[in-house]
Amino acid sequence: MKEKSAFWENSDIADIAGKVLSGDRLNREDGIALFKSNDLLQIGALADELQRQKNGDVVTFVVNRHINYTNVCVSGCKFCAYYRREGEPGAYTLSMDDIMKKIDDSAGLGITELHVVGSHHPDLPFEFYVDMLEQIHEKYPDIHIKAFTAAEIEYFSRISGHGTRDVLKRLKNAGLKSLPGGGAEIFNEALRKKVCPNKITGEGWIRVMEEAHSLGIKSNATMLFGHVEREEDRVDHLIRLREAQEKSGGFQGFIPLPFHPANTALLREGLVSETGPSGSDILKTISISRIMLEGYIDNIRAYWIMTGKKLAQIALHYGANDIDGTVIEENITHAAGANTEEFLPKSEIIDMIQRAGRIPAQRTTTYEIVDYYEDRTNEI
Ligand code: V47
Repeated sequence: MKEKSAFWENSDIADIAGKVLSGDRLNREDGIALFKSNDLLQIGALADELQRQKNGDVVTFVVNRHINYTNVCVSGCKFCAYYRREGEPGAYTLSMDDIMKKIDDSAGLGITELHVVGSHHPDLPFEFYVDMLEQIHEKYPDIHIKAFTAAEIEYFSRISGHGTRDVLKRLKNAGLKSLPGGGAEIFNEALRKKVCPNKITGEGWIRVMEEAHSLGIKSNATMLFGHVEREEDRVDHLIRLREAQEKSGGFQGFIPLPFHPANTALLREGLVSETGPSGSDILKTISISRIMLEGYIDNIRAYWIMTGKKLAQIALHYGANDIDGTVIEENITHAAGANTEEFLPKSEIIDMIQRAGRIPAQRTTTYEIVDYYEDRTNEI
């Protein structure tokens, strides 16, 4: 063990620290012990050590834009405040012109990634999605299209009658480059039956991701936490992801998503409190994600939209090495009460990272570094 690790030597996570630092795998009991421990500082220090062994001071971000093409959804997930039933006030579906106008408007900001996700729309045919990607890709061939969660892919398979593998192939031909990590929620099937009964199963989500990876389509993975799940469910989720990663190797980044309760059925039904997970729970979960995924998934993201900007800065000292990006128009978390901005200019993302004492580096969607911003005098 390195000298630095003396910091947690006398803490209740000393054995776990010794194990992970010497390259051993952590097991379910280790994961649960980390969650049961109250040594947030030691857990954070261990996560920071693992993170810095890989990246030093460098923290990455991407210049991106979100497109949420519709919120009309048949799924009715209880954690979601964003969806509307067809015909309900606030229900919308963007036309192709609307979509292109949004992209045209932000093209000048130097976006390199489009994050395109929607809902489970009752009427749009599969061809709508293929056309959408084709048109975007034709006009902006250099912008990386990261689109459709594994849940959407499985839904397209249901409405089109094509297998998920064929759906993925068609979309790849149309310009799809990678999949975002949404829709994973929490893998525990009994919980999914409670909170998202009409959506893809946890096993289904993993299977679609493995198929995507086998077709050369990389992805992220997420975990929605701080709602009705137990800490054990979080550990099982991380371990299930590790198993999938061992098989297919295509997960590039992991994004723990802190639940926002406002306007959700979970809150209306009294199943969660109004507050969402605490700041220390968010930091702990980010740190434990880093520790448990060590050797499996390299990039752990503090998604500033959901953590808040200040907690995201702290998370950069608790195992996170990526902060997402400019985002431009976030709808899903804001429907559920997020009070962060809906986007930040690149200069502010850089500033946020620098003020946290780290070195910002712009990356592509696939984590190649484009540029470093080493000191504050660099031109942005
Ligand atoms: O799948 C829904 C979550 C996800 C709420 O891969 C909620 O690069 C909190 O996956 N409170 C979508 N979370 C967002 C997502 C994502 C975001 C940024 C980057 C990437 C990426 C992926 O948001 C959903 C769901 O798990 N979500 N409702 C809520 N009330």
